[in-house]
Amino acid sequence: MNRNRARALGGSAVAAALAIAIPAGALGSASASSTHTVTLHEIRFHPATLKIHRGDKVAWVWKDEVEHNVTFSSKTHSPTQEKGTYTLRFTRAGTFNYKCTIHFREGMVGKIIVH
Ligand SMILES: [Cu+2]
Repeated sequence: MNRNRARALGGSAVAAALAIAIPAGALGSASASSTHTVTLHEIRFHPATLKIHRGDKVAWVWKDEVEHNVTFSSKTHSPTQEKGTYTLRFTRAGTFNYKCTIHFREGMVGKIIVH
């Protein structure tokens, strides 16, 4: 809203004033966190590799007719389920591999790359 108003007014002085008054995240800049979606479908994660920024969330959405899970480790995993969602927030940079423990041999693996 504020960003649109600044654009509508067309003044860079206005934009600068808003930038001072409002935290960068509130304007939807690159540093704002966002939620990404990974779909579980046909015994695959879509997309299998996802690049995100620190602080972003990933929501896995089940859209298949067989049970799956999202498993990073024995501590970090979703339930095994046929429908539903599972959401994690990534606060550290790194590459995080995960799999469906039922179907990883068939290639149901994925990774989240956090910058
Ligand atoms: Cu599976």
